[in-house]
Amino acid sequence: MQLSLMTVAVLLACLALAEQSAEGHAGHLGGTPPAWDPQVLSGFTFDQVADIGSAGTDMEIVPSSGRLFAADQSGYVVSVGHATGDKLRVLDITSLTPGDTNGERGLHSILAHPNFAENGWLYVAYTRRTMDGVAIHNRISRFTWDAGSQTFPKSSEVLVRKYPSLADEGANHYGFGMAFAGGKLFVFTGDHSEPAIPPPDSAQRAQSLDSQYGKILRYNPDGSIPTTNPYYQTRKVGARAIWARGLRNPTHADFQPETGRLWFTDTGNKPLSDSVGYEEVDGTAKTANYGWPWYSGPVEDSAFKDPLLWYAHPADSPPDSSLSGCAVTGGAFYSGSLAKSYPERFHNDFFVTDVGCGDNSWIAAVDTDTKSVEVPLFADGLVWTVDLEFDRHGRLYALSHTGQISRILY
Ligand SMILES: [Ca+2]
Ligand SMILES: [Ca+2]
Ligand SMILES: [Ca+2]
Repeated sequence: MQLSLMTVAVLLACLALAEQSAEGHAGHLGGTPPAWDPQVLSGFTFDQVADIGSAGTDMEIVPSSGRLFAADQSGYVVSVGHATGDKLRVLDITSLTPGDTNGERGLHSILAHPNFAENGWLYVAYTRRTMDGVAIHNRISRFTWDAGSQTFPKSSEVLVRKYPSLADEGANHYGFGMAFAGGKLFVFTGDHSEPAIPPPDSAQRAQSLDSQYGKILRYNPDGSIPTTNPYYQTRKVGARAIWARGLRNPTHADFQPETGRLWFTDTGNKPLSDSVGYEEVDGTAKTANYGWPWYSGPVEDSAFKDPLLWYAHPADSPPDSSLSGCAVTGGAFYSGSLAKSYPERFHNDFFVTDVGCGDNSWIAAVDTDTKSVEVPLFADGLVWTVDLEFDRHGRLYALSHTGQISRILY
């Protein structure tokens, strides 16, 4: 439980420091998660599916099979049966993640390769502990499904990308949203800065084209860098993967194949230029600059790319704002080849969630045509929600950092 408290504390601190609480992270968190008080729209029902453990970070639902995987920060992945809630630990790398996991260290995110049905590849972003003479670092590896054992054997690990040493770094703002789009692997990295106001020098790495931090990075599926990347010719080593810059802590992304939209969430805080910071939903664009740490939210300067949607923390929100929150996290399109069990107004929407400002989490439905909030409280009363995924039947699943997986049926 200590791990989950630490991580949510960091998330909240990163996002909610608008309050400048002298109590610190734990004080802001309040020590324990809020009580469940699930509320959904008329005609919908809320259902608890399973509890995977102590510190959920990410889910993946494989389109071809409908198999649901859920990751725990300590370093394991559980396969969960939709109908029964049965759980099977299918990947265990707790011996590779830091034993003294703190902040955002540990297993960050998981992503199935688009051809998972054929190759069984699961991409896993995690912090690898200091071992075999190699200092602690973040990496993306892929593990291969073994049909015989119905697991991803630890021995199947293939390194995709290795990032710089964290030996002298804090444990904040790693980001690590991941998505495949157009046959490429997009990775969304955080600025690795300390959660202080104003952003310290470390946050300014998000603007540097020599740093992989605070960036959108684009790779071939094997982790090599496409020569078509915009900075491939002018940058060195890992920075050649840069596709766009100016991010703070982008933990989740989703791709909409029929439109080519690749949207991601970026948690906000006060930027250098202003006294208010915003939570953002952004659209991926080549060579875009999303502003951090100079700006947060819309800038209305053609040198920067404004978010598609943004909202402030409660203390900074106008009374008529449709959303407020402290840490935008998961986002998922209701589209693609999914069957759609929800009413038509929600088809093609983007669903987004916020961890909550020490209280409950909400889920909002965003209309992707108007880029406006269609239903601000599609669901409310959830707890520390960190990821959203739709299954093949068009039902939304939510993962809580406390480990609960819940879903919303119509
Ligand atoms: Ca996910
Ligand atoms: Ca921005
Ligand atoms: Ca709609």
